[in-house]
Amino acid sequence: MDIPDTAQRILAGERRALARAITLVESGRDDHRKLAAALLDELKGSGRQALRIGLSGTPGVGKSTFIETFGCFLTGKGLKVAVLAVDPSSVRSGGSILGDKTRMERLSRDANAFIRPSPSQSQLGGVARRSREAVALCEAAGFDVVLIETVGVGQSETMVAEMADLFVLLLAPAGGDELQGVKRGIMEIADLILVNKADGDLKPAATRTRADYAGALRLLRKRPQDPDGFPKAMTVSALEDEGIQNAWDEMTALTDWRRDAGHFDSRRAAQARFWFEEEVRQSLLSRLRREPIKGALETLARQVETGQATPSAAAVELMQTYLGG
Ligand SMILES: Nc1nc2c(ncn2[C@@H]2O[C@H](COP(=O)(O)OP(=O)(O)O)[C@@H](O)[C@H]2O)c(=O)[nH]1
Ligand SMILES: [Mg+2]
Repeated sequence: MDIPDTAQRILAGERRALARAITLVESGRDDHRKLAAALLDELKGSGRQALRIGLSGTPGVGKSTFIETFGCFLTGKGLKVAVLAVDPSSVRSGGSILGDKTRMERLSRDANAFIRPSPSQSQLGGVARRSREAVALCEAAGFDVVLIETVGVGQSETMVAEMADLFVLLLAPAGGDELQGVKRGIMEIADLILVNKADGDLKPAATRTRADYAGALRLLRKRPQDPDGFPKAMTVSALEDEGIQNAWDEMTALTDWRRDAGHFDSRRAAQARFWFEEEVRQSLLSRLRREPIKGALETLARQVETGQATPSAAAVELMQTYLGG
C-alpha cells in the first residue's frame, strides 16, 4: 500500500480507500501495524473534527433501528455520517452491524453514509484500538458525525466512552417499576439516555421509564462537563421517527456548551493521553506473553511456587533482566 497516495485518497473522501485503510488498521500483522501507524501519522494534521457519538444498549433495544433513523435524519441535513461497531462478542455473532444490515437498508444505500461492521477479533484491547483508529480515519475522510455502536457488555462501553465526545444510552421501556438493572457505571458515563419504542402500546411505559431514569440521573454526582439539566433522559421512537430532532438538538446544545466551556478539547486531550497509556500497557503485556520473557516468567513462577524465591524478589529479577529496572 502506497501510504501518501492512500492518505490523499482518504482526505478526498474516497470510500474504497477508507474501507481498505480500516481493514489495514484492523489487521494484527506486524507489517500492517507499521503501515497503519504511518498512515495515521500522515493523516493526523488534517485538522478535521467529527462529532463522535458513542451509542450503547442491550440487544433488542433498537440500536440498529435508531442508527438507521438517526443516520438518515443527519444525512437529510446534509451531514456525512459514518457508523462503526465495537463488539467484542462479534467473533460469535458474526458482527453486530453486519447481521443487521437489513435494519439499515436506507442508510446503507445513502451516499453520505458509511457503515462498517465490527472486526472479528476477540481481545477487547485490540478491538478498542482498531475502532479508535477507524474513528480517526473516518474523521480524516471528512465525516461530520461518527457513530460508534456497542452492545452493553462489560468494559466495551467504557472503551467507547473513551473515544467519543458524547455517550448515548439507549433503553427500552420497562415492564414493571424496576430500573432495568442498568449498571451504575454506565449511567455515570451517559450524557443522554434515550428511552426508545415510545410509540403505540409502549408509549405510557416509555414515559414512565424516562421519568424513572431522569430521577436516577439527578441522584448522580454532578460532573464538571455538564451544563444544567444534563445528563438528560428523553423518549424517542426509532421506528416511528419521533423525538429524533429533539435528541439531536440536545446533543448539539450539549456539545456547543462543552466547546465554549473548553471541556470538549480538554476531554479529547485526556482521551489521547488515556490511549497512549493504554497502548503502553498493552505493549508491555504483550511482551510478557512473548519469548524470552514468557519462559523466564514461567521458570520464576515455579521457583515462587516451591518457595525457592519470594514473589517480590522474583519480580525484581524479571524486571531487572528484561525490562531494565
Ligand atoms: N415499537 C418499536 N419497536 C422498535 C423500535 N425500534 C426498534 N424496534 C424493534 O425492536 C426490535 C429490535 O430492534 P434492533 O434495531 O434490531 O435492536 P438492536 O438489537 O439494539 O440493534 C426490532 O423488532 C425492531 O423493529 C421503536 O422505536 N418502536
Ligand atoms: Mg443491532
